[in-house]
Amino acid sequence: MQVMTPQKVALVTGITGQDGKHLSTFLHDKGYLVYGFIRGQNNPRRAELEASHPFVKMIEGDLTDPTSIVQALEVANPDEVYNLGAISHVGYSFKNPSLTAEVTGKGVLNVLESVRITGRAEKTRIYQASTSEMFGGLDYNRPGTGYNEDSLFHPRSPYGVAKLYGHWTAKNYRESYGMFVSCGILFNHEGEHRGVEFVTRKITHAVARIKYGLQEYVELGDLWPKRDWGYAGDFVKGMWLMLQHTEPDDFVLATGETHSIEDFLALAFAEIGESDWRPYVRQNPAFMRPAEVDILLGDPSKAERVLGWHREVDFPTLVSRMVQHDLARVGVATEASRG
Ligand code: NAP
Ligand code: F7E
Repeated sequence: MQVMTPQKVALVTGITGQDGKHLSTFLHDKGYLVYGFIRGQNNPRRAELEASHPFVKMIEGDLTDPTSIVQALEVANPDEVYNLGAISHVGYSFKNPSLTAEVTGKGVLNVLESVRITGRAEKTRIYQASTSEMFGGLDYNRPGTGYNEDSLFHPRSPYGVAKLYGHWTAKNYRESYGMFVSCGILFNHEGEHRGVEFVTRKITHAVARIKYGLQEYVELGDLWPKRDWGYAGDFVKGMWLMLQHTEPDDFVLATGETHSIEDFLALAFAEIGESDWRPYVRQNPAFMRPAEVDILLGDPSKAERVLGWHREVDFPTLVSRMVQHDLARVGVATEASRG
């Protein structure tokens, strides 16, 4: 007689964000029933998500409202919670530090405490979206190897500080209540679902518009910072692997390479046949931050060794994929508007 394994259930906060889209597709393909925690009674991104991800069951709520999280847990009764919801833009966090603390920091406590008080501490595994922004780039003293799980934290923005609160709260619930809470310390990851407010997508969106004659240049802030940029599709697999592991733990996910924004610009403009990006870029102090993270480089060797995780998409492929996606999208829109 064939034994049927019950369908696993996941609740994903931040469902309308980049990682929410990649992760929900990944989990659906694995046979999960996916619930998405969506903000607002009329979130403008809801219709888009319902069209692209019709398998996601939406539950309305807000990370600042613990009652709504409790209700979502009672509706979904999840085996796994992926807490991806956050104010995630570093520049914006300087403008709205208090809100960032409420959502990105205290929102984590609200999720953990809701799981605990609804009696799910033993049943429900939790993924917390921690970040390389907790390292801050200042204590960078590991050339060639990069930050790992034991590196010092020194956040350089209200976002980084709020994430560090969430990170330590998650570890505290693991230690205090024996809850299965794993923190992924993820370095920058990008792709076709990346918001246009982040530098990589801002560039690839502009490259496509420049190619079609819709704009002449792109305004950016500092161009020298370096980031360890990977592909979001690779990284959401790592999130899932963390919750399949025998023990909860912290894991760095990164590519182990770092590149400047100038490197990104060079590859992106080369994709449309432009060997020099400089004529198309203007610097605007409005996009500079009160404190900058100069360089981020991660060491993913623990995740590779313990989880068997490996990134597949390299930096040139990432840039090419994003530019080609935006060329196709802008091209279709331009053709349609020209009738
Ligand atoms: P994202 O695209 O900015 O998505 C953020 C999500 O959070 C959106 O769905 C947003 O929903 C939701 N959200 C914002 N405020 C909320 C609130 N009060 N209640 C409920 N949901 C709320 O971010 P991402 O790139 O997918 O990143 C996912 C997570 O990983 C974030 O926690 C981010 O900080 C972290 N992270 C990202 C990276 C990266 O490189 N992408 C690296 C390390 C860590 P709305 O549609 O309502 O705005
Ligand atoms: O900036 C510089 C900017 O906003 C990258 C988030 O997902 O990854 C992301 O944070 C760099 C910075 O990402 C512009 O100053 C220059 O040095 O794309 P970003 P981020 O700040 O690294 C981490 C790991 C997260 O956890 C975050 O949630 O690019 N830069 N000119 C610019 N950045 C933006 N956004 N816009 C510009 O015009």
